[in-house]
Amino acid sequence: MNLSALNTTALAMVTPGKGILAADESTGTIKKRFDAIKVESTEQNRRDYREMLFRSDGMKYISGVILYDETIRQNAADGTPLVKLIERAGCIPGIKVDEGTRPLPSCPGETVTIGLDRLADRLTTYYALGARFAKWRAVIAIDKDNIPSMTAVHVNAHALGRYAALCQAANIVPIVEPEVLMDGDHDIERCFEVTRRVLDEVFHELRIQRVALDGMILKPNMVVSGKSCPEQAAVAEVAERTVQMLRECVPAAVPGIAFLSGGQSDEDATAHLDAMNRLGPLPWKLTFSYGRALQAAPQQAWAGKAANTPAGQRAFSHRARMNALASRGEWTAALEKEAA
Ligand code: 5MM
Repeated sequence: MNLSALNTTALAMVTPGKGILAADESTGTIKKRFDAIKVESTEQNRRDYREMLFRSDGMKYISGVILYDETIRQNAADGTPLVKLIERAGCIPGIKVDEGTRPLPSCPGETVTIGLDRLADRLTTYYALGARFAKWRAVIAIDKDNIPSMTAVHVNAHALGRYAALCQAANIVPIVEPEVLMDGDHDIERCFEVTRRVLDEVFHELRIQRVALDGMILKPNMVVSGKSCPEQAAVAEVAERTVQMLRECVPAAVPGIAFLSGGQSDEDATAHLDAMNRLGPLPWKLTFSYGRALQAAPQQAWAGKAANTPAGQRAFSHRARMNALASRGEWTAALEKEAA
């Protein structure tokens, strides 16, 4: 294991003014996204869409791209591997290595993320294909009182620890993603309490499994009100509670924290990140690793038509730039109005 190379890669992933593009939708998830814009989810359409993003000007605001197994092996229309397009844009290729979630026995409504079997071999293959970081997402359901169970928190944290240790042994930086969902009518306090419990357990497992904290990136949810909670916390409260929770749980040795957007609106995801970065100095870099909050706009603008490629690229570049500004605490709502 080359600890210094892992640390160098992790620091590059959270370079101020840049963030991570989560383009690792599994085939089922990208189909849902394409259904929404009435585009058939064929291998070629998936390739064309992602090629559009990787060739866009907005890549200058991106440090790394999380790919799906299909994408890391695909070539652009002119035969260039998509991985090469990403590298030429100055970005680091990464790979999603979890294999999705399965119901957790005896824990109704909760899941465990799978994919540890043969993971060491898969990581060797992905390294050869160009991946220098990986991602594993644990999904934690939440309600007002009983969920998550101790079981769900424990098994998911344990799996994140196993995954992270295997990644580092393969010289791949693990993105550790424990996502407490936004779905539900719980308030922001409940989200704070549950997310803190989850992160405590995750870091406990990372230590037990001897993961080098300076060679990883954390990808958490922000502390927000549940989507259907009647009282929605304002931007300043989300920023303060999230930073407080991170200060309590995340050791300063971790180089950076790259948030997921989790179903927030595009502008909320940007405003929250910006407000947190204005609360500095902080022990770690705070940036984005957004899927939906970077891609919803370009998907709408593209709508599966080659003629819309420039519009799709402009929409993506605009969101990437807004979030890059937020990663420095330099975003303003007025900038949003600039033509996408
Ligand atoms: C891009 O979506 C990722 C993959 O999801 P599936 O495995 O369900 O297909 C997802 O893990 C994503 O990387 C994170 O949730 C961040 O994306 P959002 O949309 O929450 O910013």
